[in-house]
Order: sequence, then C-alpha cells, then structure tokens
Amino acid sequence: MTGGEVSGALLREFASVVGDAHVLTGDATAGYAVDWTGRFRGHAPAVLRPAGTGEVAAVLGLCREAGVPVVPQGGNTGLVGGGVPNHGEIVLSLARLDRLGPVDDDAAQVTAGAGVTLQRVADADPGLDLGVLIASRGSATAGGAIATNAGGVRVLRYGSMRAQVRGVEAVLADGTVVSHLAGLVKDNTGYDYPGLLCGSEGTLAVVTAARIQLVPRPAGLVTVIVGLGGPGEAHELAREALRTVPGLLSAEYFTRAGLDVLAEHAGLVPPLQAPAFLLLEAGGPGAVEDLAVVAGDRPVAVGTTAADRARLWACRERHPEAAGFLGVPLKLDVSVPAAHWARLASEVGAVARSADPGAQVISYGHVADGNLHVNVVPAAEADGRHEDAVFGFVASLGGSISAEHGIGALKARWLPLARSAQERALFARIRAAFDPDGILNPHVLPR
Ligand code: 2HG
Ligand code: ZN
Repeated sequence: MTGGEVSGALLREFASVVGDAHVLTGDATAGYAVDWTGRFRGHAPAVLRPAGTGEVAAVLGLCREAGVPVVPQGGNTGLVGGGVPNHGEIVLSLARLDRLGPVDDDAAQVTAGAGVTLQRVADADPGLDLGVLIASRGSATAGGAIATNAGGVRVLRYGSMRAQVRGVEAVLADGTVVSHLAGLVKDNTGYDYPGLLCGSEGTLAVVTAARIQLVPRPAGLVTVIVGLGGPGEAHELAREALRTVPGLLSAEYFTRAGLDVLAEHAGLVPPLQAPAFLLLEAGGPGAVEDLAVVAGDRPVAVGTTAADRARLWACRERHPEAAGFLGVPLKLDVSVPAAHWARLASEVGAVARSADPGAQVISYGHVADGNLHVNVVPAAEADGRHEDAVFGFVASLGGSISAEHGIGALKARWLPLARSAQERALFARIRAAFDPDGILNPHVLPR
C-alpha cells in the first residue's frame, strides 16, 4: 500500500480526534520525514500527534477505513529508515504519550507511555535504573525502543529491550486496544504478544504504553579504556572480562580511525594512543582491582568520578556521529557468532572497500554481543554495493544483517540473507493476522 495526499475531509476528521494543532501538514512535517542520519528523506501528507491511547485508536480506525498507510514514530533516532514516511505514509507521532506512572516499589517496575524518553524511565527512581542504555536516551522513547528491540551498551548484563518488558498496551490496525500491564513476572496464559511486538518495527500494532522492569542502580562504577593492537586482542580481553569481572556492565570496541575523526571534528581529547580500544565498565566491590587485572600491563585510562567516566564514555558514545562528519553514512549493524567476531572486525573494512575503494569505514561496537557497527561513508554511488559486500561477508560467517537496529528501509532487500523463505512466509502470516489490510508501516518487513 502506498501513500500520497489525503483529502481535506480526512484531515478534518483527524483534527476532530487530536485537535487542529496536532495535525501537521506542509513545512511543519519536515522534521518528521527525515531520519537521524539524513539518508532517508520521505514525505508525509500529514503528521498526527495524538495525546492518548483512545486517540491513537480513533486515528487508526480512520486510516484503515480510508486505506491510508501509517508509519508510527517515537524519538526518530532509528538508523535504518524504519520510522520515516519513505512512501508517502502518514506519520503517527507518539511523542505526546509521555505519561510516566509512579514506580511500583514492590516489583521495581514502572508503566511508561510510548513517548516517554528512556532517560526519564532510567531516572524514575534514584535507587533503580533502566537496563537498556543507549547514547540517544534523551530522545529515544519507550515505544520506539520496544518496536526496535533496542540494545545498547549493557546488553551483556541485562539483555535488550525485550528483556525489560513485562507487558504492553497497544492498538491494533483496526483500532482495537489490547492491554496487558499487570507486570506479572510469571504469566503463562497464552501467546506472548508483548514479546512479539519487541522488534516488530511498527508493523503489527502501535505500542502506546509499556510495563518496564527496572534494575538496581549499579553503584561504584569504574570505567577504563585499554589501548590494544587490534580486534583479536579486544575479543580476547572482552572474553576474559566476561569470565573474571563479576560486576561487568559494558565491553565496547572502537578504533583510532573513529577517535581521530572525533578529535578533529568534535574536539575530543583521546585519553591514550593505540590502534584499537576496549572500554570496560564494571560496578560493585572489587571492580577497580578486577579491571586492573584484565588490563594487565597495557596502556589504560581509568575513570572513577562521574566527570572522568563521562569523558571516557564520550570517546565511545559519540562514535555514531563520527561518520556523519565525513558524509552521509550507511549504518550497517551486524552480528556474528562470538568465534568469528575478531575476523569480522579485522576484515570488514577491506570487504567494504572491495566494493568501493574510496569508501571510508569506521567500525565499533558491542564486542561481547558479537555485534559490530560498520559505518560506511560511500565514495561511489550508494546503490546497494556496500550492503552486498558487507552483508554477504557477514552471512558467510553465519551472522545477522541486523543485530539491534532492525531491518527498516535500509536492509529490506537483504533480509533473505538472514531469514529463510519459510521464515519470511511465517512473518507475513503473523502480520496478516495483526494487520490484514497492511496499513502499518507497509514497506518494512515482509507482507
Ligand atoms: C551505538 O552502539 C548505536 O552507538 C549506534 O547502536 C550505532 O550509529 C551506529 O552505527
Ligand atoms: Zn549499538
């Protein structure tokens, strides 16, 4: 189903639901139509900003009746073009569903509207934290993080967003509201549709609220950056840290190539010089000593105060911006079995350049999860040649073309590398059961 213009009569019906001020058209839609990287620029005949679940249901009912496709959008921090109207869809912004409930102290859980930022969820209680930590937490929303099953820098400890979700409220494409927010830890009463919505990229239903499990706020945090010779050493060291540091929270890899760009364009001061780096963070008793043993006699920068830790983290957390200083990047987020990660990280630059010798490649990522973010700034036309090369290599190692960002518009063509025909047919059947008319984000994932 493709979008296009919508009639004045339909716009008036939308306005009667959400109010005139929350039906945006023309120039007011511009910021909702382009993704964070600037690679995906679409066009929205209208952006609708409902204030609650009832309004979402009413709007979806109207869209379905009119046969108008919809792209749900949270903080618009996605990196694969899955939340922007690439085919003229209406944008349904969930930003105004921003109610954060009181923390349930007994369960250490909170109910958050889809538009609540991850930072607000993390700050809900001084003794608790959100298990998912991503650099875009100030803008990324609970609904978007669920729809993309966001990962981030603490997955090795707490898992990805799916692992934090104890229930959801969502609106189906026909306006039906389904809600399961009691937060029961044990609840075997049928299909786990909240789990299914994690990573569904807005194709099955619109998440309007979620019951989120919080974790004890880690204390006594220590951050170190260790200077290394290359990916093989990063992999070895991360494995050792996983085995020997009980309080380990993060193991993040990056290289001189990325740090040099950040030093030049963002004024970052590299804490040490080396070809490659591993940032390790741990908390709790003995963390400093445990990390010192792992670092051994390698060059290391240590941060124990909030300010020093923030300075070290900036070297890693600002990496998503690095390639953007050089051009409009392709964000290729891939994962491979642990045993192949070092080979992936060592060879992927040459693999990308075999398709485009002038391409600039900055790689970094979550080494303990087998995850690498391959940021490619093309010199040649971005016509799929870079994805062909990198995803083909990843598939040959038994890996996935999307570790934590989703398929979106960027990777739809290459899904067969990661999922069999039988699996894709099952996806389409699940989708048809949720959204038989195909109005929800129709150009993302198989139908
Ligand atoms: C990160 O780990 C994010 O920093 C973004 O997943 C990765 O921009 C990217 O490629
Ligand atoms: Zn990441």
